[in-house]
Order: sequence, then C-alpha cells, then structure tokens
Amino acid sequence: MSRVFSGIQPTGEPHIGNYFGAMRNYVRLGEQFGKNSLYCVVDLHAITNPNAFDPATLAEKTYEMALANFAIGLDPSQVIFFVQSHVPEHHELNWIFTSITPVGELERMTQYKDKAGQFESIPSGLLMYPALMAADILLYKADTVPVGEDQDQHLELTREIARKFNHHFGQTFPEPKSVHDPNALRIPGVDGNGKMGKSKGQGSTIGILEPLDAIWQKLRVAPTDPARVRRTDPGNPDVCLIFDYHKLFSDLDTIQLVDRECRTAGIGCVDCKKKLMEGVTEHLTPIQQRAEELRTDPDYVKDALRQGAQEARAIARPVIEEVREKVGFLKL
Ligand code: AQP
Repeated sequence: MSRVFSGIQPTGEPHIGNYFGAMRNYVRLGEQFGKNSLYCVVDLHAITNPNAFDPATLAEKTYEMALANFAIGLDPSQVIFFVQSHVPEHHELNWIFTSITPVGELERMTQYKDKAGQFESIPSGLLMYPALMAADILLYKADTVPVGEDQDQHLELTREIARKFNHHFGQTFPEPKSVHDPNALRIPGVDGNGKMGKSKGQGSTIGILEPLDAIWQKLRVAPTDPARVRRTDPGNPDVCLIFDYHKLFSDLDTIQLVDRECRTAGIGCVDCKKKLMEGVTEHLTPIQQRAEELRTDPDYVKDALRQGAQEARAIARPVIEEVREKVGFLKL
C-alpha cells in the first residue's frame, strides 16, 4: 500500500504557488489515500532560515498554515495532518541520516546555494535541511510525495539516503517519488523576480487568503511582456506571468481568447488582468469564506493538530524502534 507524505513551511502566508504546486494535490491524494496520507507543517525547517524565522510569529504562522490547508478542503478527520515539532521522532531519524549523508551532497543542493548566499554566517541547519526532509518522508515509509518541481533535487537525495541506509543496515525504506501538477511546476512571483516564495515577502506572493482588493493592487502593477511598450504593440503571452496565472485560474475559452488577442494587440494588459481577476475571485472566494468559518471555532485547528500528532506518532514509533535496532543502539 502506498503512503503519501508532504510538508509545508510556516514561513509566511500560503500562496498560489504552494496551492497549485502542492496543496491542491494534498486534497486529491487525501481523498484517495485517506489516513495513508500525511501532511505536515514543517516548523523545524522554517527555523533554518533566519530571514523568515521570528519566534514572535512562528506559532501564529504555523496555526495559519494549518487553517489554510483545512480551508482549501483538506479534511483532518480523513487524512493525518500535524505539526513537525510535535513528533520528536523526526529529529531522531534526521540525526541518524546526517551521519550517513556526505557534506558534499548537501552543499551541492541548489536551494542551499541560493539561500546560503544571503548570509554572512550560514546556519548549519540550512545545510542539513534535505536530511531532515528525508527523515520527514522516510519516518512514515512514504513512497509518494506531492511537491512543486523545486523539491525534485531534495527528493533525489532522499532516495540516495534511503538506498544508503538500506545498504548499510538492511532493507528498511522505500525510494519515494515526487508527484507534480503538470500545470503548476514552478509558479513565478508576481514581482517578476523568479519563483514565487513565501520567504521572499509579500511583494512576491499572491496569498490564497489575501484580500481580493490587495491581490488586484498587485496584479495591476505586475510586469507583463517587457517588449510590449504601447497598447497597440502585439504581445507575447509565452513570456508574460499574467498569462501563466490565466492558465491556473481561467477557463479554456478565456485562456485561448487572451492568448490570441494579446498576440494581435486586440486586448490591452489592463483588460487581460481584469479577466484574470474574475478567475482569481471565483477560485479564492469559497476558500476565504471557509477560512472565516473555521476562525469562528477557536478549538477546531488545535484539536485537529493534537489528533494528527497522535496518529503520526503511532506510525513513527515502530519505524524508529526498527531503525534503532538496525543501527545497533543498546536496547534496555
Ligand atoms: N512557486 C512555486 N511553484 C510551484 N510550487 C511551489 N511550492 C513553493 N513555491 C512554489 C511548493 O509548495 C510546497 C511548500 O513549499 P515551501 O513551504 O518550501 O514554500 P515556499 O513558498 O517556497 O517557501 P519558502 O522556502 O519560505 O520560500 P522561498 O522559496 O522564498 O525560500 C512545496 O511542495 C513546494 O515545492
């Protein structure tokens, strides 16, 4: 039987990159795999990036991330949804994995190289991040991992760690594979500055719970095809992030219409953005309404997380017992 695992960092408001790239797949796979699908707010990962971590807001961001996942339709009574730091077995497996993972492999990770460049003094947790991610997945012997394309390199390393552990200590772990939404491989930030990412700040993101008028203000000034200087110039949708967003939010007729009309200068960028906003409103309004409903019950999220941590530990403990024995720790 397959098991699904994925994690999301409480480093800021969940955005449409997280939603289309990963979270929507959580719901789909959750319906298919039920309690064999585990989703986790990875707060231990979040503290590895000093730019995105503030102890004064970590708990609130963790709570909000859980709430957002429930608002998109993930049902905590159908799946296992929990917070990483509530299941200490993640630390233990992480430590064992760090002892079989060469530093060179970790230094080679693109995400590490991108992030490490921001710091004069690099936290070692940032380097160890992929070993902890491998521990997150393999602690549940998960083989299916719904993530954005940006996580593929980490998944490759997870498979390598599983192979290494199995080789040294005997067959224990599966070699997990990532699952992508082909329409949402790597969603660009609304500032036009690379991949949309929470830790890049609000200028990069369109939050799924962000007020619609604030979203419009961002779309209104978002860059489009730089070669289209005047309204009468034909544009190229293939280099326009607004067109990328249309592919996520608009129906096929609208996508084809803006594609055609942009190329012939039949539609201006402002009208194209207004059409996009219609799709955004239609998609996000029910999610935002559900989030508001959830906020009226002060216990819902915390009760769900308490239950989720218990369910996750029930799977994790026997795996850790097996690992301890295979590694050769003294048993009392
Ligand atoms: N832009 C994206 N397009 C497609 N998928 C994405 N994911 C993240 N951004 C995009 C996927 O969302 C899941 C959660 O990943 P995360 O918590 O690491 O998200 P993040 O927004 O990238 O958070 P960071 O690390 O705080 O931001 P940056 O990138 O600024 O450092 C994952 O499955 C991820 O693939």
